[in-house]
Amino acid sequence: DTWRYAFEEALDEVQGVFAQKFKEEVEANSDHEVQLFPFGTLGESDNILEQTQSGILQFVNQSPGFTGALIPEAQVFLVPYLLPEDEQQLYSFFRDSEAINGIFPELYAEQGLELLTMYPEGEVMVTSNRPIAAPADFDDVKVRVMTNPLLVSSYQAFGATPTPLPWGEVYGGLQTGIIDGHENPAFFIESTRTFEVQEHITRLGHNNFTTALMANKDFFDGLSEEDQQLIRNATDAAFEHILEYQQGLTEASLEAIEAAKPSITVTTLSEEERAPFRATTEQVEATFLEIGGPRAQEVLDQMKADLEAAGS
Ligand code: 6CS
Repeated sequence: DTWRYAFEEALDEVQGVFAQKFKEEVEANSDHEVQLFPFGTLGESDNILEQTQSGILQFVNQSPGFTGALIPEAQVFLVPYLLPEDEQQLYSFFRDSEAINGIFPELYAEQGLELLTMYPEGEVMVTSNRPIAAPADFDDVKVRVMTNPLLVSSYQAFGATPTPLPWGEVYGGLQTGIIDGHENPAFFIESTRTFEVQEHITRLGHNNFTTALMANKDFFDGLSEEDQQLIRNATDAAFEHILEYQQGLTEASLEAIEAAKPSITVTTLSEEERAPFRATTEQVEATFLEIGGPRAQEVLDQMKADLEAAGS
């Protein structure tokens, strides 16, 4: 039989590389076939999640940046300066987190989804046409964000004018000036060519892009134990593969951007410059507790305990 798997990126982007490894593992170890649907083939991110909830698709990769509208607790991944910059700490958090392995599967299950894993895609950076070194520089700058209320609050706290949009509208929006900037990992800024219509890239160090692989829960529950294990093994293999794949990816992507567009500036803010952005964390956390659903406090506390255990 054929299992249908949709994701939010192209085949050669991080989610696509993950998906290809998953497919390879499933097909090497069983008679199942995995059919991959990259971004755009079945609609936007929200469409593919709905198609998975309804059982048209068996697997979907969707980021909390979008899922947060459905599962408010998932917005915790958009609290700025919560995840560590240090890669080893970050990876050990994603491997062992009790929030990810214990609490979130229950929350996703309530929406008919089996959460298989969450993984990081890379440091998030801001692109703009104006140099950004302080919150005042964000004044009147319309920064496109994923359709996530907490991300809106976070960019408001940064001093910007956040504009939530689905991905498909971003390049055109930047071109026509409907939006002035956006945030994404370097590989994505490079592969989707948004740098072509932007002048500056700023590294605030405020987040790493989190994403998640899920299955339709009825489908997953109906599988034999052997097939469930096959899926878990394929997920683990893809998880390890994608962390390895990301070694050096951010720097290589920035180099490619600078080579393609020498006029672009890439600026890493100093700790001093980051301080006023970092100072918004408390306020955004308070907003998360208000709008992050019934288990927001539990999720935030567990995340912090997990991060401490991961050494950050
Ligand atoms: O900004 C976005 O909407 C997209 N960013 C990434 C890195 N992956 C998929 C998502 O749609």
